[in-house]
Amino acid sequence: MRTKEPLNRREFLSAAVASAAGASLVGAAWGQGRNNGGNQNPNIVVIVSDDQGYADASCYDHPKQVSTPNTDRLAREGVRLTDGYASAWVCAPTRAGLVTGRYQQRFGFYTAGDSRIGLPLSETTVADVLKKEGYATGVIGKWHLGIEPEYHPLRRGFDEFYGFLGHGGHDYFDLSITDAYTSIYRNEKPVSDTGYLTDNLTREAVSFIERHHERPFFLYLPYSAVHWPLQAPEEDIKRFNTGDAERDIYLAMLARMDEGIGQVLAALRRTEVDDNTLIFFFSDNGGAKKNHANNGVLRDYKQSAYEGGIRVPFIVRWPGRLPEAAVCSEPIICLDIMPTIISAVGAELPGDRVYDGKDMLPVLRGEAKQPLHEALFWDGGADQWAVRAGKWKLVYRGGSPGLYDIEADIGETDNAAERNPQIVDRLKRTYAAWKKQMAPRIPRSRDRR
Ligand SMILES: [Ca+2]
Repeated sequence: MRTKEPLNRREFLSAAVASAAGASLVGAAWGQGRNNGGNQNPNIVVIVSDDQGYADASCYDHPKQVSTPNTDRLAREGVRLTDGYASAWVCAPTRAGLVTGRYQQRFGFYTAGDSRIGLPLSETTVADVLKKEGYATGVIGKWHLGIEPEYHPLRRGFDEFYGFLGHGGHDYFDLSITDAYTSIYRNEKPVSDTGYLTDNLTREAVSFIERHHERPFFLYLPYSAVHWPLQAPEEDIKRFNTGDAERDIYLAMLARMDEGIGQVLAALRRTEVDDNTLIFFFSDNGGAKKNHANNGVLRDYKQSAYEGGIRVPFIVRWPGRLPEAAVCSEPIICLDIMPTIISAVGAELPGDRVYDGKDMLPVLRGEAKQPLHEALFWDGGADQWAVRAGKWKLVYRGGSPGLYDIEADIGETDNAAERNPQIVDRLKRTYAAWKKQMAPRIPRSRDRR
């Protein structure tokens, strides 16, 4: 279902109710779908885009120049979230939250720079759990959770790795062996490659599916697209003519990634595991201004606690188990992905720690009676923080706080703080209680690079 116009909340809710009615029908077919190799456990695919704007997927409210038919297909065959959030406004902290199911601040991971140390070894990843459940596990793309050998993906629950370990961006054409940060690795060995990085990640993802479809697999596919640098094949750039030459390159990068998602979907069909595969797609933070991304009605960009930094395209698809063409307006955060996966595969989360993420399946099926989260939090350390509880969002970016009714004022234009001092106080207390549970930032003395 492509929506050219944004739906209001009532329309969102009616769509969700209609989907819930459909869900009860598909629920009856539970366990009757095709299984790979006779195994009941679903395969899991988590596709993460990088710095993609909220209006830069054509299943969202978007300018005509944007076309992402394969991402749209995920939405048409699954549940599209209008209020899907990353847990940070920059790359690495979101990834730390994603793979652990916990607010990354619980283990002191507040900034992109904290990735230079790595995901603390005390943390258990979703891949650790799935590997124990007998899953083939692979990460293909941008790791960004540590460079040193003990932080390597192969030490964090993954059987296979193809991609780069280091910072935010990677040259899309220069894939020669350089240093520990930017070389492309196959498992632990730097490899020289040619071609266009996005295509290569797709190639490796398709290969992973083809090699592992006879057993349950977990494919984590964090594309580096559409992160800086702006680079795309010339023939793709020529397809766009927005009047903004850099925007044209960005759109070409986006199109190439969307084609890659199409190839991943085709590989799932070809290997006959499509019906038994749960797919998540979201962007690791909001669109970047530097890249000429478009966040639509949202205020601000990547690196901001306003919605443009954290609210992202977010889709979940599981044929026969989740409604199709549904739109869900429940606030959900990427921390929910790990607990949802663990629920879907019938495993258990480790019992020795607090999990902030929650199983979102009842919400996606329209069966939830209560909000999934009483409140959601974002915190970049010293510079800015935000809390959303229901329709209210409190944003602190130095100076006085801003209070926004996010349902009536999605663009965060009308600061309602002075008119609602009690709500400001309540949200401040909510944030303070949360912050007390979080760890201080990973010490800089451990920053080896
Ligand atoms: Ca990012």
